[in-house]
Amino acid sequence: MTAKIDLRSDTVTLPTPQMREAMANAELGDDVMGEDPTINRLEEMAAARTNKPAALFVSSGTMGNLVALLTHCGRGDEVIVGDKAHTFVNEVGGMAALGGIQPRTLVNQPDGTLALEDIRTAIRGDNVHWPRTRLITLENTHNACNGSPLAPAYLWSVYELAKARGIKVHTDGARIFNATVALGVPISELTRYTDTLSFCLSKGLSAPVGSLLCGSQDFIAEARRQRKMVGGGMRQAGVLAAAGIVALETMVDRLAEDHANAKLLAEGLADIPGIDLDPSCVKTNIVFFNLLPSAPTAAQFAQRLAEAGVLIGPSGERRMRAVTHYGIERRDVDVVINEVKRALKT
Ligand code: TLP
Repeated sequence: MTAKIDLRSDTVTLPTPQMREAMANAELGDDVMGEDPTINRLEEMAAARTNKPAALFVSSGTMGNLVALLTHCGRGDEVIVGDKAHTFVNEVGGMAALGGIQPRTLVNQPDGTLALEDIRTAIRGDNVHWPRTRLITLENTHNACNGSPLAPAYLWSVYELAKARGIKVHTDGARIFNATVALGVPISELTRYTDTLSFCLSKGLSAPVGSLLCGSQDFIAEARRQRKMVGGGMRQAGVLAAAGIVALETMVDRLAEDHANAKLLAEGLADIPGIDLDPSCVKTNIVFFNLLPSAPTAAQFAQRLAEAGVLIGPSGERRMRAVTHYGIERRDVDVVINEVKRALKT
């Protein structure tokens, strides 16, 4: 059978041998009692990296965002969020279902930002009829907007606006390290203008499980209660945190390779008749492209590629998403481009 080249997501990454060894040897305790030394170490590392006073280990990016929203907002509060944000589109409506929180969606611009004027207009005043605007959430990098990184100057302008109106800012930084690598700025520049931030260990950083929620001491103390409420107290989860420590120590700088491969892939695909793609939009490890009416539909195209051992996810009737990651080499990109040519010829 042909070996698979799996570009459906960077979530498919497998732990490195060093991670597996660290997991086997991890020192463990009961984390709900605060006694897992490996989790405590990972949380301290995450807080130091993001330049926040405290951090909390959670099972997933979805849980990190949910716990953040439950901690920031009460029932009936409103959150300003992009209409393409993962938190709004892909988290099962958790904020509404579990928190009674109302999303106020604003149009995501193609670069993943929310227009400042839209935010300004959406922030509600004090009126007995209205929900209270409690929070603005941003996503960095922005998955559905070509994996675009949000730059410090933009983050500052949103933060300044939020502070002037007494509103908090949360960043879904599932791929924040892709943003730091792409922008060439330290992560502290991207975490400075947000009150809280979640980031994932289990995407490009290749750990098997886990995310971190970072913020003030008081915020994280309350978030710890909310995590317990949603069943996220994890006992001897230091086996997982051990891989996360290796991820932070060894897997950040190599993300540049994923970005270079994504760029090559985008340039190769853009030249193929039947594909609509502007490679200049690709700034990190996510490549979206459209199939023109002359080409098969996304589902047919994905099926043809899968038969040739290449997995790329449909993300619309005629839209596809390919994500580069650890385990995908430059030579794989060449194979994918050739297979795409073949799939569009037949
Ligand atoms: N994204 C996944 C899918 O859910 C779409 C992917 O394959 O990209 N924030 C962002 C920006 C994300 O992209 C994701 C996962 C999450 C949060 C949720 O992370 P998990 O899957 O750990 O709950």
